[in-house]
Amino acid sequence: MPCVLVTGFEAFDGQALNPSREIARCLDGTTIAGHAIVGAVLPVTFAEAPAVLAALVERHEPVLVLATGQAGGRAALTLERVAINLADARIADNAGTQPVDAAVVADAPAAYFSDLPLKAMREAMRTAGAATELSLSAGSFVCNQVFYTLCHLRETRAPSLRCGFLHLPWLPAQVIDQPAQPSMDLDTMLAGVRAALECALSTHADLPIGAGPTH
Ligand code: PCA
Repeated sequence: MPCVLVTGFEAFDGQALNPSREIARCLDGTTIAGHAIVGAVLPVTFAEAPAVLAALVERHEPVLVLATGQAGGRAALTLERVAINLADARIADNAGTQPVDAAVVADAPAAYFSDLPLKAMREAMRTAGAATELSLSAGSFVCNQVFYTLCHLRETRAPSLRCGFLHLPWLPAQVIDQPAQPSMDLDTMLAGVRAALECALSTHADLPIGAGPTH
């Protein structure tokens, strides 16, 4: 069976949970649209995450990688369109590292686009009951670094690899002390991610609909 790799991240910034870790754990060992899902959890460290990701890609030879991470404060699942060649951290990673204005990969392009059919995926995810938006920024922390690393692997070593990044809201348990903040329950996120993968695996040309913001 061809393989799909779904990555999540360990908890970071002093928190106990990360929804993306739960997503990767729940999907590991399942089958979606005739593909074996390998779920793996990445460290939230600038120094280690790219190598752990590259080793997973080399070992499992996935046809598609969907990396996921937490974006606390966002209300919807967000499909990232752009990975940028910038590591600029507002907080320290789990190893205490806090790069400022560094490149993810030296002498590489400023940005890469996801090559997944993101607009079709957004529709499929909404139909599955999960609020979903497109996003033009995955930030400049470890999630963006992993997304850029994936796209760079695709461009330089694995041209048939399809890849994308999905940011997830907080889980309800993470906002107990801040009830005004948005959250989404794990089952809804899982339904959205499954729908995203089913769509991506069966769709190659994206929907011809405009979705870019005016500002
Ligand atoms: N979110 C962080 C890193 C790990 C995670 O889950 C980010 O958005 O960069």
